[in-house]
Amino acid sequence: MQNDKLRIAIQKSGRLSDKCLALLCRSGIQFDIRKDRLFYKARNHPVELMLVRDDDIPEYVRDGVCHLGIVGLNELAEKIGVDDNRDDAPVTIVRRLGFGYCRLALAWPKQLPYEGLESFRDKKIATSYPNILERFLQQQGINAKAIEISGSVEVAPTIGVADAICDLVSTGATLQTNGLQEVQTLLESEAVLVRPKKPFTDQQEYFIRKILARIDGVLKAQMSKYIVMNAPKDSVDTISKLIPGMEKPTVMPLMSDDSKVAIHAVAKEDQFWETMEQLKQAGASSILVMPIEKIIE
Ligand code: PRT
Ligand code: ZN
Repeated sequence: MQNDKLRIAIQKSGRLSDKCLALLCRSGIQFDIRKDRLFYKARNHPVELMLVRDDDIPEYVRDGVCHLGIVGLNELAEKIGVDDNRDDAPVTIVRRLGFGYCRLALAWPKQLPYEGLESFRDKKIATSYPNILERFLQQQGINAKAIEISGSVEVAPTIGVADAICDLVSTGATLQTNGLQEVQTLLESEAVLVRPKKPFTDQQEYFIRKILARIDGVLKAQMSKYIVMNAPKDSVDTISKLIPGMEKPTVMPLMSDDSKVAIHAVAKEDQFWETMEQLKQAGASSILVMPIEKIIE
């Protein structure tokens, strides 16, 4: 790329598109998107968005067609064989983004007996992920045939195209509806932010660091909540210890009640919910839980 503009590839239309756009938007990068073009310039930054099929993003990032890309780990593993940051990988996974969770799994017809991976021996397995599947079968020493299908993989056993399938699973409802049971996970996936391993110009590297800092602020905020509660003065220590994610609470007097204080704190959302009952037992009341837009440290 000749100029110093930063090019980011995301899925044009599909399960990851809206979340990718929302993440960039919350990171303060604004676009006017109508989805009828390939490129969109940001209004307020030297950033250009490239809207493409998710299948193409791994190769675009690997080949340096774009500086950053957001894609499911499943596509990265299938198209360029990368699912972690091993030394010889041509791209670096810079962040796991906490959305687009799913797993690539083998599924077997419910009405047939299943006796472990050996059941797949000499069978036909329909999948959109033949590379990952073949690597897995080879590692396990199972001789089976991967039949590549681009959509509706789950109907393959019913229509007689294959004996079993290897497909993405999220809730499991699709397998259930098609009389299949999930028997083996090959890969746990989520949306990841990736970049080519090779360095760009100083200016581009500067923009990448800047965007990463903003994205980190958004990701951190998503995992945290701003908590406000009233509590007896002598419970402040107990309450602070109850929520491990709670950092440096602010303690303020209550005008109406000398024996109580207001506690304000940022807490990790999952840890907060787990201790809710104990907080109440420690005397906490009027507990408010609020979303945080960004956390900049
Ligand atoms: O047009 P383009 O090629 O860009 O899009 P696509 O149709 O290939 O992909 P899309 O939009 O369906 O998915 C994009 C990415 O979302 C995937 O690559 C995954 O990283 C992620 N993702 C998360 C999923 C799912 N969850 C998911 N459940 N992708 C697909 N599914 C499908 C799955 O294939 C199966 O058909 O949903 C069905 C199973 O869902 P459950 O909930 O019934 O188990
Ligand atoms: Zn796709």
